[in-house]
Amino acid sequence: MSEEERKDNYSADNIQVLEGLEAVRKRPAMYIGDVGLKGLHHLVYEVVDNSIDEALAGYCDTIHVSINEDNSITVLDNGRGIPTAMHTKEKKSALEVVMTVLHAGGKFDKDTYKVSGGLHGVGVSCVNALSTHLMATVRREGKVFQQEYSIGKPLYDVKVVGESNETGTEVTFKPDASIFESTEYNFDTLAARMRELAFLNKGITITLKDKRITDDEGNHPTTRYFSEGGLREFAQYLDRNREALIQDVIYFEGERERIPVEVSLTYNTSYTENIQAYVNNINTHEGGTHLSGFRRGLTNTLKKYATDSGMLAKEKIEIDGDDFREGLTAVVSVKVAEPQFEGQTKTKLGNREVTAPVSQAVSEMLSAYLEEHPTEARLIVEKVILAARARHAARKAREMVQRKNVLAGGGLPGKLADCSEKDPAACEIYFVEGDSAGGTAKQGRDRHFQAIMPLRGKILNVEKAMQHKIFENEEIKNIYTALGVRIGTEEDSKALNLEKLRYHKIIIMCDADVDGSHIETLILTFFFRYMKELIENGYIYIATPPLYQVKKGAKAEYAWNEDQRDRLIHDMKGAGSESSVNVQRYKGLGEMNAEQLWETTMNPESRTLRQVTIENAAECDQIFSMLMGDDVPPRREFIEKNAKYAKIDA
Ligand code: 0RA
Repeated sequence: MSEEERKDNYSADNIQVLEGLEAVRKRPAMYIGDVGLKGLHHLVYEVVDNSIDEALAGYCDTIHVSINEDNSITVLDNGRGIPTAMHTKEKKSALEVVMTVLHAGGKFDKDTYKVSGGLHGVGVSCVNALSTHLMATVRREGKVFQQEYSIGKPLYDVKVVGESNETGTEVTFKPDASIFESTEYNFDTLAARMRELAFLNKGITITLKDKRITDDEGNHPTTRYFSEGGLREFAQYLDRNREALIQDVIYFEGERERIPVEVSLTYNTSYTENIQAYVNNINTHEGGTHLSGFRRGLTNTLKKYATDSGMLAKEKIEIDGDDFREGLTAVVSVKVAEPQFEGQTKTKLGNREVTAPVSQAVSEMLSAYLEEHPTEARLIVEKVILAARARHAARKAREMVQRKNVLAGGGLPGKLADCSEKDPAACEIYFVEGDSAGGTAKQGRDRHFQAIMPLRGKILNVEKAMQHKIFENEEIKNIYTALGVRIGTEEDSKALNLEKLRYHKIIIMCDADVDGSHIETLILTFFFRYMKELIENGYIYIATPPLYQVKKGAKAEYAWNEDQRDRLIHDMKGAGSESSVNVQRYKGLGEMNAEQLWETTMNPESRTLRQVTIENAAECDQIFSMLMGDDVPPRREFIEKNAKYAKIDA
């Protein structure tokens, strides 16, 4: 059968039937990751992925996504439309089977080459099971077919509701509020994913509309994502706030050993490495065989070029793999028919057959480029040599630091007030802004399981500093010695000896003001660049001290926002006759006494901790480089755009 015949032959029978939907409602997290904001947004990705598959098959070029007024979602594509004919085995319309039978989408049918598909690959039936209402509308064969469902159960048989000379699939679903912690969609989160999908699948137009917002003319904010250049443009986008070392993006697209490979790379003048690796449109944070292939191709080709050019001969130092990746921005995307995902978060590609094709692709495109662009080639090799020199200096500094540590007893930092518990899973450490708040925290804590480490003022901005400066920095040294882990290097932030980590809750506690947020960001930048695994494993948290104390007589309560404050004032006024309610605005941690700090911010029974997660790895890198890097205008723009979140103190 030819490829075309195979596609045409796709009939209702191909849809495999595996299991029922009750399991999804019983254990939603098993199917969509979690029932928080991540899982909620995952529902959209699952539906969009089906349309992307249809586009990759060559039958669809436009996907419209809307967040409706009631936080339901509509996804509309112009593909062939899900088949509606009777499914012979199930004696139901194929549409109904796709919508109500787990794994029926054809993704588990090896005959059907499906490459996109959410991380969990669960299919749209799973979205249906987790929605109070879903409506599927299919336009094909001149007709409009429709079926509605409630928590996955059809409300009626598929029916014809009209005529149309268009084709496509439209799905509207309303996530079940009894399952999800929140059902409020975040436009920026969806936008980042749609933008990413547009780069990863060039030629497809994806629009995102927010119908919850209407302007004076009755329009809703809409963004359109379309990339003609694919990963070439993605790399440019990632580097848009950085200074380019070479103007070109080196690009490859093709198939090697029957594996579709697309790669782009460029160099900027920074010290950071930014490689985003995707498998079937999924960002593989933990890397894997495709990333190894990329690194191998890059290192071998550049090393050969540098050696042949004679530029290395003068250097007495050894160049290693890391040196080739300083200032590198790259995107790797492969499509694998049966991906094996491994690792902590199941985002590490295990398929061994993928390494060689990627490595070949990179070698080919890069050696051709270097031959044709001697000026740029020289710039790159010079940067590599500089990186190698800096790495040697950094290692020396690190060794010095460690030796000094050993001389000083090699113990924990003097400023650390440790806890008595030894089991890391039960231990917490607070990194506290300033010595004075640190002192209060020491008095207020439960010393059994809570350790306190005061940090003096602004820690070093690692985004702008050379590595050896970072290892030498006193506060940063204190941070990683207290944690008990080795510092990673920029190129290998996964080199941590996590089994030595002394606390499984690492809590950043800063003042609730602009300086506090700045310090928070500085610490997070350090963790993101040098200890990413701490974030990926969910160890990093941010404490949330209250903004107000509302007091009447001996009774004091706390508020974290203006609404809470006003409600407290109202309640307290109502409770008595005199107007003696006292409102205090907390500007800093230091304004609370030890007992108040414990009660509001540190007591596990009453505090709120915000866990730090990486929502979208490509965006994240970009935001840190923008917030902490050299280029000022994009930072100003970001701050102005997000200014609604920043409150000016009265
Ligand atoms: C299987 C076969 C055919 C279309 C689709 C799946 C399809 C699924 C989705 C999900 C969202 N949008 C979609 N578009 C198409 C077509 C088979 C044929 O027409 O012969």
